[in-house]
Amino acid sequence: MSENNRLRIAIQKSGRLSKESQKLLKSCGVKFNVNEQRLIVHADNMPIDLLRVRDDDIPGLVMDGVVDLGIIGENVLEEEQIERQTLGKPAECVKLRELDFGACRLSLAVPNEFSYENASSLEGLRIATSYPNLLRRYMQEKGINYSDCMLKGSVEVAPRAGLSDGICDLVSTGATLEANGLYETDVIYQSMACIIQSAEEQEPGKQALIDKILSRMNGVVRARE
Ligand code: PRT
Ligand code: ZN
Repeated sequence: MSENNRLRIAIQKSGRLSKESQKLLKSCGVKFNVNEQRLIVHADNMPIDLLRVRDDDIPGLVMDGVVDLGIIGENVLEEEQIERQTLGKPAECVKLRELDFGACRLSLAVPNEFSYENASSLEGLRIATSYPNLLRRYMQEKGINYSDCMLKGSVEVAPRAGLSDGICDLVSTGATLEANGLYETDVIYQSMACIIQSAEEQEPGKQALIDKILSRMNGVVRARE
């Protein structure tokens, strides 16, 4: 395989998925050392380059065929897919498998003093979120009118700051909601990390390497169950 034909895998640079993504690839036999300053890491023993980027950039890099594989939360993948479909941009990719880390759910939550009976209690509320597309899909399915307030961070403080009536954010233990006087009402999306492949046809040598990595990954994940 020539130098410019190395398999490119995008992983999160730093954050909740980065250590687990690196550990998984190492368990699949890919040898590398991460230099925190560098965007690209060349594997020592296989024609593989790791691209260390913001998680939000990973689905687009795969869908545009800039990288071959990506490890990403299904929440970010699905949000980007809806966004791109809306804009008429390429939104195709293949989910090779769900992984065994990154578990969380995207949920609606409201202040403790808010009285919630069912989803229609949310009618007319302003909801702060970093996931406007997943939120819109859920609210449209339920036939609920709402307005949104787009925040990339600190979503959980929006109601207390008077920016919104409720939030739609990722939850794992629920501690953040509790600490901010909020409670969960509707789970709108369950998520795990997953590995995705570009929809473009791969040159046979590269596809064989992808198949090898995936088969090892299946073994590693099964053994950890
Ligand atoms: O810098 P970059 O853009 O790459 O990272 P990021 O800050 O956007 O993402 P990061 O590292 O926080 O999360 C990456 C992915 O991890 C998410 O897209 C999810 O797929 C997954 N994940 C799993 C989570 C959580 N669990 C999680 N608990 N992502 C975020 N949270 C946050 C949540 O937003 C809230 O602030 O943790 C808080 C809630 O946690 P609990 O335990 O208090 O409920
Ligand atoms: Zn991000």
